[in-house]
Amino acid sequence: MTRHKAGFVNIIGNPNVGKSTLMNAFVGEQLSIITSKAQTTRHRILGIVNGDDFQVIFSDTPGIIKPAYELQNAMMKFVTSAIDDADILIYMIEIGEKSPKNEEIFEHIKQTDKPIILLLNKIDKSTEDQVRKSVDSWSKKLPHAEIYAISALNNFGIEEVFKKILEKLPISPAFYPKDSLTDKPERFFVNELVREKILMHYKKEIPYSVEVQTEAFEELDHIININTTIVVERKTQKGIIIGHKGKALNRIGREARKDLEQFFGKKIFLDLYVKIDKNWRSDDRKLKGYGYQA
Ligand code: GDP
Ligand code: K
Ligand code: MG
Repeated sequence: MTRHKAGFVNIIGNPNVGKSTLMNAFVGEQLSIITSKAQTTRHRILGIVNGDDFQVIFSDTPGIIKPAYELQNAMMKFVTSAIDDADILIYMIEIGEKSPKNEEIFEHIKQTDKPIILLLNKIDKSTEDQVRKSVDSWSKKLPHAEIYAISALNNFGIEEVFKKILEKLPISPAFYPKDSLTDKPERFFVNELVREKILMHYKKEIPYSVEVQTEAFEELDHIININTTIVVERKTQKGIIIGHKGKALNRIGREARKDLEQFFGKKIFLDLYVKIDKNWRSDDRKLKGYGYQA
């Protein structure tokens, strides 16, 4: 009989390298929202893969940056906590990327004695020469890491990485019930899907000034009734979010509802409301209230 294995596999790296795409690929669900914009992921999100004799708990994290305001400070705390409590660390880079965006955090990674799997992602849009150069230079930067070149988007090389993870996973009982997929409540995924639409449809600072909070999630036999508030920092932003005759907000609602129906497998009634909370992203106390605490 094989002994049960379980542990935390935390995925970190610069913005937009494909961390969320990778976690979704492992889990087989769209747990983490994905856009081409940096700072799409703001929280630490768990994605759990269960087998008869294993439980792999992946953590998706915000991209590593140099924080410019309190919200980003809180996001970087999620990253450092993910380095500290990992059983296995996945450091992901995009092939061609030359240097870490935050030296201090990279030093922290170099000093850890945890097993590190270095994933060079987006092999689908790289030449063999670029892959070789990337392997060369990153194996010098992180000498004790095991390196794989993959394409998270195309599921290429993922299986081999998963085998390596199982090999390195500690012997342990499961940490979560064996039928769980994540640690986050349903409301969290509503917030994230609405925020994804905002990231897709608004320009410049708007997506970065927005927080989304779901106040009510009421599941009935045939429908889920949801009340969600979009929080902005200033009055002008509220006007932009709502748009002329409410058109822009209606579009967010329509598209989010469609995705939510897919995600929850039920008909959704989504009521969206826009509220101003002055400078919420620079206020430590407000940030805690919105769940930004490592
Ligand atoms: P994160 O910021 O590190 O979480 O990156 P995301 O998972 O949000 O992905 C950022 C962008 O890179 C998205 O547009 C993804 O579709 C794209 N992407 C992710 N993995 C790959 C890959 O293997 N190949 C290519 N070509 N694009 C990818
Ligand atoms: K992204
Ligand atoms: Mg992400």
